[in-house]
Amino acid sequence: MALTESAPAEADQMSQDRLRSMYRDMVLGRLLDERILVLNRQGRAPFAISGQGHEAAQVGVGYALRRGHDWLVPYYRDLTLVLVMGMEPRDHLMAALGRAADPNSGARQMPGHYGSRAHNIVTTGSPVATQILHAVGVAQAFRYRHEDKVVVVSVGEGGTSEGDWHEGLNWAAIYHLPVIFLVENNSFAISVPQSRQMAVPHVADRAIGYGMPGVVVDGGDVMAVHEAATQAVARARRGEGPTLLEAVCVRLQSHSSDDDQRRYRTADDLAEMRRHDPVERFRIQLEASAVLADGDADEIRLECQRLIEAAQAEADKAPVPDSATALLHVYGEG
Ligand SMILES: Cc1ncc(C[n+]2csc(CCOP(=O)(O)OP(=O)(O)O)c2C)c(N)n1
Repeated sequence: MALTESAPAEADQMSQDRLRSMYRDMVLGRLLDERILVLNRQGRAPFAISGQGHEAAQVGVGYALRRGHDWLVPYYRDLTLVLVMGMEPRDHLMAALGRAADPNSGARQMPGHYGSRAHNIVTTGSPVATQILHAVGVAQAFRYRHEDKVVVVSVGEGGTSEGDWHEGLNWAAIYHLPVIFLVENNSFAISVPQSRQMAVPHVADRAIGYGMPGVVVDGGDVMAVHEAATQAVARARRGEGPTLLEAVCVRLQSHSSDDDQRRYRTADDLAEMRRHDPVERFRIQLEASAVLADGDADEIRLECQRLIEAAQAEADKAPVPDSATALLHVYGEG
């Protein structure tokens, strides 16, 4: 297991446009997430599951992939990661409001269950960790077809207690499959803390037992995540096999719109966690290195807000599914 941290010089190596674009995607993910929570509180979106605090991990990994070529098997917190893969704010809002035009499932699945054939995103299943096996199957298909694609599958640290996790990692390591197992470790599985989930400090400590590299990275440091993910992707593409990449994140919101984390976390814990907001952290870093000039961050925010307003206006007007189609995809035709 190796612990990686971003070197300040690393930012210089990446073009300023790309850094701004990474920041913009983090802001877009954050604002869209906030909007969906508001729609839920207004009684308009039936359910919301927030990715706030995971944006740096998701953008860092997403920017290491070849969009339209590589594949993603996401989990429900990956709002920002699926944006990086090509989904649009409009797609998220269609899903949140249960519109027929929801590209994930035509409003059949709960919001947060992403899927897009157009963007190589495999549909999310509700039972946690089932996606691990789906991703290993996808990687096995790449192998049969002699394709140089890689697949990222994401999961929370709680999901790694499931049997699917063990089966998937074991198989992928034996056959050197091109998978990146991304653990977005926010230290809680609903109300269950990590200390009740495993007796080791890091999920990545277990990688040695499977025979693959295990890397722990500060999931609030987008450049550190990007560097670690780039290495894991290169290794997978070279045919050298999977990597377990653990991004240590914060969960800024409750587990979902049906939860209240103030009931099981102390006020001090919550206040301390809020000091580690990854979006703010990246803004400060980019302003200090003059990648963002005075006023740039406000402008990016405004641009994202305008996009979200337009997307919501479109989703507001869009029809809900026709009730006559309720059984579509449930039973065989006829
Ligand atoms: C097999 C299964 N067991 C339980 C649940 C209920 N459940 C949904 S999310 C969740 C917590 C998962 O926590 P973690 O994997 O740490 O991810 P996080 O939500 O913290 O990002 C649980 C127990 C489920 N969906 N599937």
